[in-house]
Amino acid sequence: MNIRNIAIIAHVDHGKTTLVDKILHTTKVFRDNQDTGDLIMDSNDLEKERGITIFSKNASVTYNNVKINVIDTPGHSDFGGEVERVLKMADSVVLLVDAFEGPMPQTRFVLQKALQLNLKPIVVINKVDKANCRPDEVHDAVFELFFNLDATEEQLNFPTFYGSGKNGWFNDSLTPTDNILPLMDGIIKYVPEPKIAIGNLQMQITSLDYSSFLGRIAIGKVARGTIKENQPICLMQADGVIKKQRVKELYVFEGMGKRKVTEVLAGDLCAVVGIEGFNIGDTIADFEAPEALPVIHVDEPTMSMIFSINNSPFFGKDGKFVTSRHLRDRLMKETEKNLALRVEDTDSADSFQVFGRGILHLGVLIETMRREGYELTVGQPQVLVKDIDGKKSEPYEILVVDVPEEFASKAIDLVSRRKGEMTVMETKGDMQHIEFEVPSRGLIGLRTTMLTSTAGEAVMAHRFTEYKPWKGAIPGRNNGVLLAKEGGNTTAYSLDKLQDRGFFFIDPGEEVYRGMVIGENNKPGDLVVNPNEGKKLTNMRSSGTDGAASIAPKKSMTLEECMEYIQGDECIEVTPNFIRMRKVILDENERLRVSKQMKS
Ligand SMILES: Nc1nc2c(ncn2[C@@H]2O[C@H](COP(=O)(O)OP(=O)(O)OP(=O)(O)O)[C@@H](O)[C@H]2O)c(=O)[nH]1
Ligand SMILES: [Mg+2]
Repeated sequence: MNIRNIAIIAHVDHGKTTLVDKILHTTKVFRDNQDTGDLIMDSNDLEKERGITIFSKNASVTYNNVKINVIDTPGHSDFGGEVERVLKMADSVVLLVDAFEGPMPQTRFVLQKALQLNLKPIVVINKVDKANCRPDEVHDAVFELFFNLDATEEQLNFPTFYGSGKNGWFNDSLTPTDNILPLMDGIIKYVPEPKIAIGNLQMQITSLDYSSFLGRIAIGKVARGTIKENQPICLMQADGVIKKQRVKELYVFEGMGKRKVTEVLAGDLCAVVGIEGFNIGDTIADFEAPEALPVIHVDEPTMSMIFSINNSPFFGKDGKFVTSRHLRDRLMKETEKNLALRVEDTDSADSFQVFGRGILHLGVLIETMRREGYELTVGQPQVLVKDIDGKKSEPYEILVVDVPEEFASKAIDLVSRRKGEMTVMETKGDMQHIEFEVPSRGLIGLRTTMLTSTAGEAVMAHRFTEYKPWKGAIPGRNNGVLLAKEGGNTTAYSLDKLQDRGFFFIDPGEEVYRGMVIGENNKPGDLVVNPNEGKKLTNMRSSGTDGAASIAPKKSMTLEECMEYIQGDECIEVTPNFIRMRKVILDENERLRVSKQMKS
């Protein structure tokens, strides 16, 4: 059968998953009357909640007797490692670009990876239904981007489609149609059939899946030869070790799921059951004369965080998995599938250093663990400093901020204070498009401040570019925090009295412990307060007469907001039902003693 393998790549939110959903609908993967809801491809709980793709996923459809394997990829820069490796399964890519926003930092990154693999992209200018969109300008900008990324003549000759995934049409011109068939035809026409090398079996494992019945499942493209059920094979690991094993079961992709088959020919994507102890990047090869495919290199992590067991007074109250053994096993297991993640032991048996691609990458891991029942403590995210040619160097990123004109100077001021340098400023519709070069350190906590000072209007995106010399001190959080003096349950009575000191992260009636961060101080410097005093009023803040009614509602912070909020002497306690910020050293006197020691 004729096959096409294609990955859908783009900057975050440019409409990849929406397009894949439309492809599934167009090719009737569902019964006509089947209600599938929105974005069925974003199937993981966290993905649904956040409306973003975190894991790349395979789907497969048949159109005009051609089998099209479609790979949906995540657009957020923190998950770039995921995109890099699944591109190995693709013979071409659909590069989606938002008709208003144009190429964004992650567009550049994913396109660069595709071009380096010698793929010839199909460009789709999406969202032309948006008011103020500028499809022609965006097309020119995409061409310029290809050019700047040293695209070959052939790659520069990319076919372009226009349309709106949301409204369900694409065409090779700006003339609207009522379906996506022109794009489907384009995929068949422009995506080459898989190149099949002559020789015995070779399949590189680029992804993995779990099943409670079948265990770990290896996913990849059969590059050469044929793979069969029950076939003895060699698993060739990246470190050179070769293991003799046997294929148990084989599956190909079909619709959103998989179909069991007895053999898979070169060119198709498949899932292999029965291979043990494999890692992503390993090659499944011939039993007699195995040959490995080149190892997959994924960009290095740029950020790290300390993960420790929960050692707060509330240890073990909420979670199922609380020991350092649990924590270590879980982290090590994660590194098997999360290629851009690295875990190292530290001097302390209870703490591990976890390296990742950014706040969201690490945040998703922490969030997943907490849903699985883990309790842990995480420290302030740190960028990875390297010694390059004897110079202390740190990661830099390109930061793009789009804001309404009246906020432009505020945005520039904010980024400059964090050692960012403006490189581009231009008008884009009724927005100012500003680009900066800024140390990654400066980006931590920037989003909240940026949104506050631009009335929520700023659109920000950033992505790692390179290591450059250390830029010097960057100011941290302005204000101090309010800390609980003693453990106990907070009262409306005392919170009411403390309101003029700042705002709270907790409600009346919540259980707190000494040294826990319960609010933000209006001023710099931390303040230890007693939130549990008095005259215990009811826990309920019923609208009504008691003093509690006048307490401003607490500020709820997401895990990632907490990660960007805490300072070096603080950490976050994460349990299945709670996220609490606290001082690393809970006792006030001890904290003062240590900070004096540090100063001297
Ligand atoms: N106006 C408009 N909105 C669209 C269109 N296509 C998608 N969207 C919206 O854009 C948002 C993001 O769409 P997704 O398909 O989730 O984008 P994505 O590229 O998969 O995003 P990530 O997986 O997070 O990188 C959703 O709110 C969609 O409804 C379009 O053609 N026009
Ligand atoms: Mg998506």
